[in-house]
Amino acid sequence: MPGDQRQKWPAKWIVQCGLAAVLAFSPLCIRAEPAGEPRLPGSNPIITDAFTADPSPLVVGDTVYLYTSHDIARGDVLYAMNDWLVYSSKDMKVWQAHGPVMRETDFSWATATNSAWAAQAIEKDGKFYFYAPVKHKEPDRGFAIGVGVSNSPTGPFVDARGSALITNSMTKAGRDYDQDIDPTVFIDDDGTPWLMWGHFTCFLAKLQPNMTELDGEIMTIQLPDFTEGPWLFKRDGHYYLAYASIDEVKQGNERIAYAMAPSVTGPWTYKGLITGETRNSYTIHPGIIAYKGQWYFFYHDALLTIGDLKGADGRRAVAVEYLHFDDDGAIRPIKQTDAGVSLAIP
Ligand code: FUB
Repeated sequence: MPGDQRQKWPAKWIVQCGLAAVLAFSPLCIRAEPAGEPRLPGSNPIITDAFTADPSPLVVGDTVYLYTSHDIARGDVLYAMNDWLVYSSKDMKVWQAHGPVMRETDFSWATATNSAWAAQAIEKDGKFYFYAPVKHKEPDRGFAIGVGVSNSPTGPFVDARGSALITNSMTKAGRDYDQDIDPTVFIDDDGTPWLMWGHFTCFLAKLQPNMTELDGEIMTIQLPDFTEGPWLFKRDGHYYLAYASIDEVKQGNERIAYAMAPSVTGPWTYKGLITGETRNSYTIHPGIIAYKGQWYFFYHDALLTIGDLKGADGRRAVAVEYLHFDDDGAIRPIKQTDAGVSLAIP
């Protein structure tokens, strides 16, 4: 159909600007490094063919799939996104673009208002489920969360329900119509799937085994300075919840904080910041995975320039750093770098 961006981009389009020779002569990508210096594979930002944000990595076999929001704002416009992109890598350094996996208008109940915000995909029983926030049509106005399904991690995903999984009218706690955003999905070792999401209020709900319906009530989780962007994962029996956080007193830009718990439902103990404010962007958003024995922290900043479009709050760029734990399970603070994972693991 005309304008259907779900059609695949050229399958062999290698986008990682770690290809120094390509980048050195590219008129489109401007690097963070001083002109003339070679750009090493794995340098930040890792995605340079489009403005991307809200990284959501997923390991499938020997491949990392990286789902992102897709910033298309011009000028000073904020957060204009109408589809989600996916990239893949087998070494965390060279990334291949697979094009859009879904558009906001693939949810027939959603508005076409550039509201394709932070999403996350997960695999269950050979299928891939994509949890995505979009603005709902009247009368249940405001952000809602839909579920896409596909037989492939690169999509295309189709609406699995024909209706939103979470709507504004289902979440009475919290502040207003924009709180049902930023879903993170997690399957516990006993097979129980969980969905967490929220903006200033952190919501948690169990999913049914079919991944497309809630199983029980929506709960709220209390966390210091919770703003948005929750990311759930588990390591060595500890549950971790990373999230974007604004200091209630100082305000400022978002940082990434985290909490730990003995179960998904808590009690959650605040552990401090993983990383501080990011460069040139009010927002920052976490995505954390283990891959081939190493942990990685994905986020976005806004240092990329493409053509005549400079990085800005509405034009962000996904980046990645190594992540390390202390013996007691605490996450070591992360410094945001240009080198990213281009250098050996420290
Ligand atoms: O990308 C739009 C919004 O900005 C996301 O939903 C938030 O997490 C923040 O990154």
